[in-house]
Amino acid sequence: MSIDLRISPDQIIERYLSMELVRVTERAAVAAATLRGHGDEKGADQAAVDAMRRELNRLPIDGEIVIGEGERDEAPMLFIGEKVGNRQGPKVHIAVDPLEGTTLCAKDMPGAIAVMAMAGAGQLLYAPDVYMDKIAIGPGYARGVVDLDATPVENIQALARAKGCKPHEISVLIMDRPRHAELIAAVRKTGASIRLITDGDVAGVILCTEPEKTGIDLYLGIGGAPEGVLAAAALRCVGGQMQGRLILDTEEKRKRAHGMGVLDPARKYDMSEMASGDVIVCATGVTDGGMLSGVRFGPDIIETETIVYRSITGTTRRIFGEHRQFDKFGLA
Ligand code: VTB
Repeated sequence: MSIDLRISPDQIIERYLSMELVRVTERAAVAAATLRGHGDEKGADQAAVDAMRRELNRLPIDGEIVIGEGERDEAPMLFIGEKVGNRQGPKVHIAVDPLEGTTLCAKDMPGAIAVMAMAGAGQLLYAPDVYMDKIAIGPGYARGVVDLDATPVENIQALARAKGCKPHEISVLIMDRPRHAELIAAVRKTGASIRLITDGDVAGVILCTEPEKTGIDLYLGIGGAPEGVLAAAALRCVGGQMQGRLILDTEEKRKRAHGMGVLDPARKYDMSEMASGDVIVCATGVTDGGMLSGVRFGPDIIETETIVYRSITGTTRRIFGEHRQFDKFGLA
């Protein structure tokens, strides 16, 4: 029997890379978790960045960071444009957030993760480090049930109708920020419940993908644009829906975005425009959260939980790691 090893043009990423990515986010999560609860946001972030970079550079890829820790002069590592990998494999673009929720990790609060997405070159939106207005729901709904340009009331009513329930049975996740005061008041008027999170809206958006388990039906509000692209990549893999619009409210931001290829500053992006083609998304828990357990340090074993999504196959895998070689984490 002969096996057809040819790959389709949009299948640039080879499947073995899914497992390689697991190692990358595992290492970043463990490095951050060594500083969990120590009130040191910068230290935890730097530990995650260093570990992620080290692992990325071991991968058989010709990679470029398109969403990272910032631009070259403001970020010592994993800056936008940085080349990673051993240059021997496929040309890929990478979005990273080595420690999403630095404050959550520093305070040992739920929901900190190490997360990254990988896609073929040109398939992830080059999002500048600005805010993004976002809306997201999980899979199973007709396209366009909710829309970024509709009011919260319209969206909640439409979603309730589509779900076959009353608006007060809908749960909305929103980041707890003063900028959301009006949004929160509008949602309250519908009778829907609100879960407020202090940080970590990549995981927040992903919670919409399993409403029966997480209790979250809808994500609304303004968070980071880079986090928006990571969340969109994950949602594409499980078939949810998401839209985002960059908030380019100053000339400086519009210029910066233009320089990164954003020609229409008011454009509403659909999730497939933020992450297209074959995408792999991988996240490991740092602190315990609704989606993933955090890293556990035992006397002989370090335990990790990771979720890996792949868009081309729609596969979601949960990988529980038991690591016995502490030196692999620089912890011997
Ligand atoms: C979010 C969230 C991050 O920043 O996107 C948010 O995912 C947005 O910025 O974990 P503000 O904190 O300024 O509202 C974080 O909370 C921190 O990077």
